[in-house]
Amino acid sequence: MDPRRCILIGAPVQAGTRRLGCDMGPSAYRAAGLGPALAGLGLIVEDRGNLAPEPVSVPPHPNPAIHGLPEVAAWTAALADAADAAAGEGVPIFLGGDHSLSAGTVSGIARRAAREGRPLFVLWLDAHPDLHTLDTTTSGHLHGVPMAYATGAPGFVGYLPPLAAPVAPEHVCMIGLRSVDPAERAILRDAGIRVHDMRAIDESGIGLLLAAFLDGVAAAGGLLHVSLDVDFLEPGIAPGVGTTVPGGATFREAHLAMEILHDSGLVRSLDLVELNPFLDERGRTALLMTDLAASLMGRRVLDRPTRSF
Ligand code: 5AB
Ligand code: MN
Ligand code: MN
Ligand code: MN
Repeated sequence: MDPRRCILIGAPVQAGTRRLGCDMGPSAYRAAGLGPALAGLGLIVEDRGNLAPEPVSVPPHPNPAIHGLPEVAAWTAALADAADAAAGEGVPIFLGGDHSLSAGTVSGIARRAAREGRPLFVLWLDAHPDLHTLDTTTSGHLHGVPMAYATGAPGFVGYLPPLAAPVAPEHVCMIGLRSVDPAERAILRDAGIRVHDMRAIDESGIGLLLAAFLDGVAAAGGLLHVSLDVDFLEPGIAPGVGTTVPGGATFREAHLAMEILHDSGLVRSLDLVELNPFLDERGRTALLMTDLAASLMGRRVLDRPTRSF
């Protein structure tokens, strides 16, 4: 696997929410110049176009709220295979698409990590924990379930593809949370997921919190998957998303997180999710997400001594 090779994989997933527009996300990243921005850093960039999954059939679920389950099941299977294969060649960057796509990317990377005999860690940058099960979701929007699925929560068997390797909840770090439903709060309390809400960022600074997590990933010899939801960011700087929550990460907090991730050398794969170009203002959210991806992949203002992880 070549860490200087970026593999762009479009995932125009829309089934995880009734709010239309996320399927335009991959085009918006291309229009914002993601490929050239990464190539300008001296990286090898391969854009594989958009995935188009084969349909699968799924039994109806007893929860009547659920929306788009067969589509999400099909994307999960296709994305897991794509993530597993691409992570063997370079750093896959998934251009979403709504966040249900992470059911596929995280489970696929987890399968690869297990084959390589290394633990998988996940950094979840989001206003929401996305820890609903098919039984607890009241919106029925499956962009709210991917972490429950990927960590092996009950109730997905027979609906989404069987998991080859569930992610250990203690290997998940969620940063930026500020909207958590009661059923999710119960899982967060009991599962052992590391959580830093916005208050923790205010009090300690995102750099310290993230560095502590990365020290643990490095010490365990782990692989790291990063899932970046647009709503992690303050809506004032990132309006192009259906689920805005006030009080998100600032421009500098988000860039600092990306810069520290780059220095760590630990990131094996990345999701850019929940961009809704229909709600954006002159592409500014697509441009900001593109800039953040470039920061993560190596853009720097000054040369600094690399921090040890
Ligand atoms: B996102 C909510 N918890 O289940 C639900 O944007 C929101 O991928 C889910 O983080 C948000 O509908 C999903 C209220
Ligand atoms: Mn999310
Ligand atoms: Mn979110
Ligand atoms: Mn969202």
